Amino acid sequence: MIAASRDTGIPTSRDDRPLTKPSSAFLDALQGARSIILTGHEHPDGDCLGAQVALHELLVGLGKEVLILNPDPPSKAFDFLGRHVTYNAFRGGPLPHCDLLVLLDCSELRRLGRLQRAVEAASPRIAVIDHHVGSEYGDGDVSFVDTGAAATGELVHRLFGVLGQPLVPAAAEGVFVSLVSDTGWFRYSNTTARVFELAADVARAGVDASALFDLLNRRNEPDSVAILADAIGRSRITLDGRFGSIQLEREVVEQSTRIGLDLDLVMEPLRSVGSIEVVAMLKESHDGGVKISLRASRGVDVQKIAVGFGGGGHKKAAGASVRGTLESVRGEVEAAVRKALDGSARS
Ligand SMILES: [Mn+2]
Repeated sequence: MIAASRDTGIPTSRDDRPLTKPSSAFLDALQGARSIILTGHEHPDGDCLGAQVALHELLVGLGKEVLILNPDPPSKAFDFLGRHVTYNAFRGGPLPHCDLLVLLDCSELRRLGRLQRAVEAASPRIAVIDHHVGSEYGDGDVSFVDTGAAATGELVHRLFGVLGQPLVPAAAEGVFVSLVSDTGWFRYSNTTARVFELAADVARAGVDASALFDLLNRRNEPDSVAILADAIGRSRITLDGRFGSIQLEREVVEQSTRIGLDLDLVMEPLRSVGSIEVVAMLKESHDGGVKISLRASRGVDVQKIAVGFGGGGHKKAAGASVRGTLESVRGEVEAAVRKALDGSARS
């Protein structure tokens, strides 16, 4: 059925924006390379890893020699994707030779963590595939960027169409993991009709959504419950009930990493509070810094707040890494959130 054209003022999930296509320079770089290394940001998430599986399958199908080399190994939740590809984690030394290095789900070498120096030393040709705001100004010699894409995996899916390659089951699973990771299982505001069409396409290619949900979300260790309970217990609500924050010391972060627990879960109770417009999770990192994760409901643009801390992301989910103590950083973030809330009408 065709949706009514009359504007009812009711928000819908329609998105009639024309799709950004890869440039011919980008396609030439991809097709002209014989050996290609795929990489992504530090602590790769489901979008990054899923997009890598899909792109790996696409490029192998085109006869390329493909190596996935990330700054860090995948966390346990994503280990099942290793049925399809080998995720190599960089262990030092020079970058292996390649005709092209593809950055997925990030656009700047500074996001490559321990891999950054080796890449700078080898200075290979760089292609970027990303959907973060500002990625078109990143370090790519060629870029395929669409900030309207729900996930990087969506862009890789588009490449299958452009290059006329069949979406093999492994690639479909990769795209699906990308989509559900970056749309929060079709809950976030980037969940458009186009995303559902894409999900239908990968489901037809053989993806088992329910089995993947269990693989991604139902394999935590028994210890995870106590860690989550303790972490959630540190929630604070300030700014007249409009800001929720959680500070997590290094020990908690390391414990979680050890058992493969995704700490983003601790933000959920705060995000479920009706009055809260911004949630910040602050994690003390091993190098003495603090990692900030920001989530917004309604009007506040947390990407702008993250940029103020040298980070970035999306309007409703963004992050940054800064120097300082948990308490000092929390104060700075709260001040930035207060300013943003003052600038946006209470809804
Ligand atoms: Mn992403």
